Amino acid sequence: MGQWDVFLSPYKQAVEELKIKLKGMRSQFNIVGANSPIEFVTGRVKPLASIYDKSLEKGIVFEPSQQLVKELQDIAGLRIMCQFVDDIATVTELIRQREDFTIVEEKDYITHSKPSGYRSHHMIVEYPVETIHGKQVVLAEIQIRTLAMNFWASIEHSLNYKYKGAFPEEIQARLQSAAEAAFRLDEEMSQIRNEIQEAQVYFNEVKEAPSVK
Ligand code: 0O2
Repeated sequence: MGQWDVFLSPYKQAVEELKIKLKGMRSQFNIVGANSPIEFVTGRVKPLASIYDKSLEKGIVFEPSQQLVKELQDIAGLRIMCQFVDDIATVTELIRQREDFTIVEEKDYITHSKPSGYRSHHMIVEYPVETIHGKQVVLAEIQIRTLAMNFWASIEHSLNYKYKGAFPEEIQARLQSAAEAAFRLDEEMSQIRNEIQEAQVYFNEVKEAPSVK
């Protein structure tokens, strides 16, 4: 096993465990027939190629080290997608109340969106992983965003990869206007939230009812 595999193994474990825990929150809402503020959860360990790119960008040596751990706080990354902007505050609060990890930093890119147009709430947590050598505390980043914010961010991320951040003017303008459209979509959906949620409860009941033959 290479040194990177050994280094990344507690991060892999943290991502798997946190995915189960965060998905568990969604299931608990569903079980009691309540609308879940969590739509879906994803997780990933930062690919080595991205760790390499970020090390170059930050001017640190590309090797498993304490400096790398300090500078790259999202080697373990979780993403929680919500239907409505207000759900983000609900999920953030639920996460703050948990006792299985400690929040060390929060970044509110929703009140203060990034110049790119990026919106999301970020939480950096210290998560204890139990290993055969004892407890190892690793950092993980939890990003919480709406489906619209996620759509915009994933498109912008792919384009960023293609253009290495130097977008042609037209693409830059389109991304700005798409960010505004995503913002408006979130606002529109919030206005009819009650209507949507009533329909979803009804839809779930119909879906789960035993079929009559
Ligand atoms: P990936 O591929 O998702 O892992 P940083 O320089 O990024 O380490 P920063 O900016 O203080 O330091 O961290 P921040 O703001 O918490 O951002 C980290 C992650 O947030 C990024 O990780 C992205 O996932 C997301 N993000 C932040 N800004 C943007 C943005 O403008 N557009 C998009 N699409 N995503 C953003 P990585 O490592 O960049 O990418």
